[in-house]
Amino acid sequence: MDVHVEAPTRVIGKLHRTEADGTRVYLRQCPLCECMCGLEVSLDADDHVKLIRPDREDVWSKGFICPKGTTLGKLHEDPDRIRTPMIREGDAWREVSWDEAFAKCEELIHGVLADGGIEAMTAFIGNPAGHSFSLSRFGALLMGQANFPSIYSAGTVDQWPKNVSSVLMYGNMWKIPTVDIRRTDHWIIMGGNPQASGGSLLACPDQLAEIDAIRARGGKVIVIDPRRTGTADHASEWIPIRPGTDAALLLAMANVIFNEDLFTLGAVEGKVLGVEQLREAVTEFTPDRVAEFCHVPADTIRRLAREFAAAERGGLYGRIGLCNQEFGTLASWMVDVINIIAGQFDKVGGMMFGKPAADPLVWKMNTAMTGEPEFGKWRSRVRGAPEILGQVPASCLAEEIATPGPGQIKGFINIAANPTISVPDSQQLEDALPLLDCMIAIDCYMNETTRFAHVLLPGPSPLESPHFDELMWGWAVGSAAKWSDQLFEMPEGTVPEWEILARLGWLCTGQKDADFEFSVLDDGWFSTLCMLYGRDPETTLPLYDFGGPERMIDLQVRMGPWGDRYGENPDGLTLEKIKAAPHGIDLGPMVPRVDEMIGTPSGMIELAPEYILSDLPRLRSALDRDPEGYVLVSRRHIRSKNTWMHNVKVLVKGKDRCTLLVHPDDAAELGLIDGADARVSSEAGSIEVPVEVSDEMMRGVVSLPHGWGHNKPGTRLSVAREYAGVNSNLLAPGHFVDELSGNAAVNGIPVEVAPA
Ligand SMILES: Nc1nc2c(c(=O)[nH]1)N[C@H]1C(S)=C(S)[C@@H](COP(=O)(O)OP(=O)(O)OC[C@H]3O[C@@H](n4cnc5c(=O)[nH]c(N)nc54)[C@H](O)[C@@H]3O)O[C@H]1N2
Ligand SMILES: Nc1nc2c(c(=O)[nH]1)N[C@H]1C(S)=C(S)[C@@H](COP(=O)(O)OP(=O)(O)OC[C@H]3O[C@@H](n4cnc5c(=O)[nH]c(N)nc54)[C@H](O)[C@@H]3O)O[C@H]1N2
Ligand code: SF4
Ligand SMILES: [Mo]
Repeated sequence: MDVHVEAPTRVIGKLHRTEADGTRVYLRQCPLCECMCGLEVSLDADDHVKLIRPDREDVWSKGFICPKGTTLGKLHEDPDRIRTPMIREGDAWREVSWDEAFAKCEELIHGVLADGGIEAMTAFIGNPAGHSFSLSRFGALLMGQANFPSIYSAGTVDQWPKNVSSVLMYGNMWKIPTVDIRRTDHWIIMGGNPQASGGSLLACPDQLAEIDAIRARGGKVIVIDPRRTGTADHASEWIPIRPGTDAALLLAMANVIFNEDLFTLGAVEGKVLGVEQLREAVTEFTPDRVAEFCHVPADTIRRLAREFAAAERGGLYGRIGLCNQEFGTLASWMVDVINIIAGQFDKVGGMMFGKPAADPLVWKMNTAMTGEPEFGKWRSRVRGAPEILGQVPASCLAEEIATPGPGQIKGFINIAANPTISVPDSQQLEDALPLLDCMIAIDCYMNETTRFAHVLLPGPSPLESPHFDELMWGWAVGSAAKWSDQLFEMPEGTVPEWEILARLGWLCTGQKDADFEFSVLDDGWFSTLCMLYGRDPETTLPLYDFGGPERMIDLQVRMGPWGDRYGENPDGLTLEKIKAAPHGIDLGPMVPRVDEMIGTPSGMIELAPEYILSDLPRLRSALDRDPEGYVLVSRRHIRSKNTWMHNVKVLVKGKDRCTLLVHPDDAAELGLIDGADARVSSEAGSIEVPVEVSDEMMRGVVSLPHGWGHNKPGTRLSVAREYAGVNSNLLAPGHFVDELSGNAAVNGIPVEVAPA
């Protein structure tokens, strides 16, 4: 394979300043995580990225940055990054023109449609869609046009339980409240490690500094996690918990709140239904009943509840450790319930909804309008897994490809995802992908998944795309509006990513590439959005001489809470005004806004949805389980991003980070030696991985990072291959899910551990 390295492409971003030595500085936002950091990108005379530093004047991140953000230039200039469309024939890849690539896509997609119809096609959309306006808005256009009977996403390996609890409690799967940590005095963190992740479903840069500030103002921060994480090291207290048992602990806290008369709805008095059903449901979950199951003393549970209810401003937060587990929906639901019944909801320093400048599209569809979701409207063909919020577990994809019969998947579009690493039963998917007749991938790398594609279409590097966050502001601790120009032009003739998505969607309807006209679809989709935002498309369309994502962002900003409403509110925000503010526009801290957010048919917060209560018997029967044996949990590291930043040398070099963390006493019992390999086995598979003995683990629990395993043939990842690590999802059984949401339980997997 000839590796083709481009000269740096032309700079098209807006120059911010020129330094004395001629260095030109441009401002950008980092798209990698919810911290949404403002960056200063310095270019040398040859347009190479010389340095990336934090933008100290950024209204949101105020000079915060992490190691990943400093490497966007390395990523952009990575010779392994895919810059040209490629077609695979056997093991050989060929660089082709965009027209040839789309001609091939047409041939492959139409071939599948001719044999099996649209039932034989599907798509997977990965994590970057959450951070990319173009991917999310035009990914939706692709899905809408194609009308695939089922699709897959990283969502069911991530936050699906929270989506289920939110849709039932508040009437919208994406209305996810978060903790106002900048003004709280008592913060409980469960199953999240912002020290590594930057925070998730809780957007706030530099959360360690916030923890220090809470403590400095006399407040308390408690981390409940099987691992004493870098976050726990900053906290006032660390409480180890047995993985998968958080729901029981939270139900017991609720039990204490009711029994000790600590119950109050506070600001949401008169806005909540289901208190009595909840009171009834928690009666059997006393602290004494759950203590052994959770490995948390009953007195500690009582104290947690009392202190939380007594706090002037308290917030309880749960993240991926609570979602990616066996009782994910129960745990995710109870997080909100505890805030509500302890009087900590919808108030400053408590739990609140965010207020994005661009009114999120996903907030437009409330169940008050659409009706309550019917879970299980259809079932997956092979496993019979019920659809939940339109998706079945991501691990179903492998068997849907591999199992013959009507409806077998033959065509697959993989969008910004690496599911052969990120999804349970990874080996099954790796074995299935070569069976496809048509696989099209849109990605920046030829990685463990995209190597199986027949056509690989390059996505942009972070410096080649304009950037505007939408979804993340829905759970941010404040409001702000920031825009980033595209810094570098893409190689000549490149089809922008939004157009790639629209064009593939078009082909999936059976139409010809020759007849594709982007502006027609773009105008159509924009008109639909206009109607959702209460604008007449007839009068709105003529206002624009541009289309694509920017027009949509402008609409959402102008019709958002600070928007100019197309002139009705002349001092209001427009995208143009945001663009004119290089460091962003600060729109203030969180505000209570429950009245405008609730979208349930009853118009009230539903505290005790039937569907969720129906899972309590499953938890009850687990309480008496034999707690012997080891379980595996996942972790993240600040220098990684899921599966895909491992080709950046400065991020991966140094100490091996793909290690099995084991408590010293467990290591002694198992005969494991620090630095030597262990064999870890589960019902799904078996791997060998170096041991790192550490008292940061609780006994009985071992931890592996996710996102590794880069030693595969046929990838173009020369650095990642050197630091391959092992894929922890080889140990994750696909059927081990949170039953209410279908979300993967990649935490709490029973494993056997022995010296290799
Ligand atoms: N065991 C275990 N498994 C897990 C988790 C865990 O904690 N433990 N976490 C889960 C979670 S939370 C998530 S979100 C998933 C993530 O699962 P995935 O979304 O499958 O994984 P990523 O590594 O985020 O994949 C992103 C892909 O998009 C590409 N990419 C990056 N930017 C762009 C872009 O702008 N355009 C295009 N076209 N491509 C781009 C990258 O090269 C990469 O291939 O993993 C899940 N899997
Ligand atoms: N640097 C970096 N940042 C990232 C990512 C990344 O890969 N790298 N990924 C991004 C993505 S896609 C996401 S979704 C977010 C996730 O953000 P976080 O939720 O903060 O994810 P983690 O850092 O994996 O922290 C999860 C914690 O849950 C604990 N845990 C595991 N099982 C249980 C359990 O049963 N109960 C409790 N109480 N705790 C448990 C683990 O020990 C771990 O400390 O991070 C995002 N940010
Ligand atoms: S990856 Fe690092 S630099 Fe980028 S937004 Fe997150 S914390 Fe900021
Ligand atoms: Mo995620």
